[in-house]
Amino acid sequence: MILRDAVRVLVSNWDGSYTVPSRRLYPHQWSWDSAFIAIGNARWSPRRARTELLSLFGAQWYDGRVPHIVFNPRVPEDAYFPSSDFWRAAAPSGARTSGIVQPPVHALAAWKTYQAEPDQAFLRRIYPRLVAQQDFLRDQRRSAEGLISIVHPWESGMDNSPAWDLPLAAVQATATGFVRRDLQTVSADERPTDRDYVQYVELAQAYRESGYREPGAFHVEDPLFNAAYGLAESTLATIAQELGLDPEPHHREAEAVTAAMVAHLFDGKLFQPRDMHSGTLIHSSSAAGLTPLMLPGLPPEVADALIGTAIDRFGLNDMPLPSYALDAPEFDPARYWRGPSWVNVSWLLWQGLRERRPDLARTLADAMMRSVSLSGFREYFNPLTLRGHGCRDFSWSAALVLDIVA
Ligand code: 9YW
Repeated sequence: MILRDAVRVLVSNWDGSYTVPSRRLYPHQWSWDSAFIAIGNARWSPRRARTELLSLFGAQWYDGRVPHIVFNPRVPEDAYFPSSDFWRAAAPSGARTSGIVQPPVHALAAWKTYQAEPDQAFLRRIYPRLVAQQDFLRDQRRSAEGLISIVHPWESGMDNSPAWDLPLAAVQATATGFVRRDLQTVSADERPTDRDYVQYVELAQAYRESGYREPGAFHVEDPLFNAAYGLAESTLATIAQELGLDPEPHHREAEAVTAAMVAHLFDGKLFQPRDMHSGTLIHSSSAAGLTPLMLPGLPPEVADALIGTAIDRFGLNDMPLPSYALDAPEFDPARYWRGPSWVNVSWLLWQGLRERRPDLARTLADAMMRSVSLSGFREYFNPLTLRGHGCRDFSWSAALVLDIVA
């Protein structure tokens, strides 16, 4: 029953060559959503999963960046803010896009799509595009220590995480003349605040004015983004091997970024973001800091410490994973990325636990299943009550459940 409902959500959100995250709230194509959606679609329609990924990479820029939104020209400009008129950007294909990126979880999605149905032509087409996506991050976002930075909270995928409160404190909040559209669908107390939005607009405008090249007032290294980047390199090694190409450069890069993360972002218990302006760690309690468990080369003692933190502070033993630690003063069980449980971050941690701790992976999967069984495929869930929040019929919630039960 739940599986049939999950497929129904994905079918109703399909737009011909990709899937919208949500019909009303997010009516365009989103980058990391498409990766998660492909992972779920691969379970019942690998062809649809391939189409989803290839359509996203069809909007890749010359510099290799995969924009975080690809706009549907048939959807009215005022259906979503910020619209394509705000970003004023286009891909070589002519598609109108945003100019920022999201965590690069796409190599994993491509590999899982291939595993579901080994189509060599697909793998050969997507591989150079995935490599170019990583090249962009190396060329424009890599620090001397080998870590990748982001220039906007939207790039983390976890927009209003309390981890960004400190770096955002330095961002002015003066942008005016825009109308939020999200509050027409979801109640204001479950979304970012107006002040957050003013700062998001401010930062996006500044990046746009620099031709989408220069980091501005918000410039941080995020553990989830770097874990995704490192996992992408290990996955690219596997893909290269499958295609008869040299996997070694990918292996080396995966090892290098894993070592750099442990050296510079690990505080002994949790991975932390680092502020590039001050050069210091942002001491916070985000579930993003647990996701480096996905990295195959993570030293066992680091993995053990993360698992201990997940049990002690994120309730890993008996509840859905909160996006922010339960004991942190900023924890808010219903407001977006400040505490609610999200299926995608839970799924990433589940990936990291499957081989290391299959018992905990099962517990986490059960908790996710309980949330969707009780509340449906909502965007996020109160981890304490399992009550659903945000939009309904949210694509990645449906897609990743299909993968978990497969
Ligand atoms: C917004 C589409 C996107 C996700 C992000 C999430 C949210 C857009 O929705 O951002 O308007 O708030 O934070 O991770 O990709 O699902």
